[in-house]
Amino acid sequence: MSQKNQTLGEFIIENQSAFKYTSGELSRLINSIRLAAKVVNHEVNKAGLVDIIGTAGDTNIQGEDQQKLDVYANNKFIQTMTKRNIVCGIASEEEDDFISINSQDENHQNKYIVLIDPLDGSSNIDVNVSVGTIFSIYRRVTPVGTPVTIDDFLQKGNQQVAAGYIIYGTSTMIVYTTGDGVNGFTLNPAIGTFYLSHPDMQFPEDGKIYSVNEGNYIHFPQGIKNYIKYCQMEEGDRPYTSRYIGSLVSDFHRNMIKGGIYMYPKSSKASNGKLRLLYECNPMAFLAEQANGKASDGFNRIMDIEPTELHQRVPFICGSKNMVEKAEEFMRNA
Ligand code: P6P
Repeated sequence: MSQKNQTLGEFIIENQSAFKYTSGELSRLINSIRLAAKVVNHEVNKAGLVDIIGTAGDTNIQGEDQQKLDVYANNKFIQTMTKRNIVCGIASEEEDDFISINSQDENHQNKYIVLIDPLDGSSNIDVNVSVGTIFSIYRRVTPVGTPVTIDDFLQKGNQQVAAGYIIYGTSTMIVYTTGDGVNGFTLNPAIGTFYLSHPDMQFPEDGKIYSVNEGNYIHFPQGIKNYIKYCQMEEGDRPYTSRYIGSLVSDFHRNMIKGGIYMYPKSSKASNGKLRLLYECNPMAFLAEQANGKASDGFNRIMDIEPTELHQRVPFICGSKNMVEKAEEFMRNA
């Protein structure tokens, strides 16, 4: 039984035997993510002090300006996981295509692949609002010993073996699951150690916070409009509070602790919404379900969606189970 103030390293070792693919490889992978998180955290925390904010002058496949910290975080996570010869493939929001990792022994013996959003919410960097890293881990489906293919990355979210995020906020935390609940670890920057601060995190079944960019209201589907009006109605425990940071990891983290719902619906401006299925919605959906919450596209379970391309987008509704089910009811009845 994990106890508060256990270090992340102790927690990984203690729970490794519980993990059904006990090989130590996943532990080493989580450890490499922990190391990269500390390095990126150091840069994020001094973003205002050095000429590292502002755009890197390039745009990514999403057509978004790549912030210098986006590029830095992307490089750090890829380097850390590649150098340790732990994974056989990586896909990133900041990379047009997936990366095949040629392991030192050319047999590509590693069996895990990672999909990552290295710095989500990066438009908030210049205004000192918290941002996050999101990661999703699968076992490869193509034969071990061969280069990975796109099939290794286009797996349904229900095949994830682990998922999590790092939130670079008032404190830096790693929150992750390997399919046996969700645990949060807070960094003590003085000694560079993550401590178990939030064991067994759970979404309250109900909440009073809704998170959506209401500036897009007129473009939303009627069901979402009706649900937003429901949240604002004076009835019972409503109106709810509207809280939208513009950083998925931050809104998700607050809603998981306090209870709430996050929505990025499709709209007449974005026919599939904005968030990417493979390295944003699936990992957050895995965490949500492991924390007694729910994640859907308004009609279907996110983790049952059959992926068709690496950077595909889906509508995303995620949070307290009863709130997500109420939103789905409005979508069905619109
Ligand atoms: P908008 C950040 O770019 C992000 O992917 C999420 O972290 C965030 O919730 C959303 O997009 C914000 O998008 O269109 O409301 O600014």
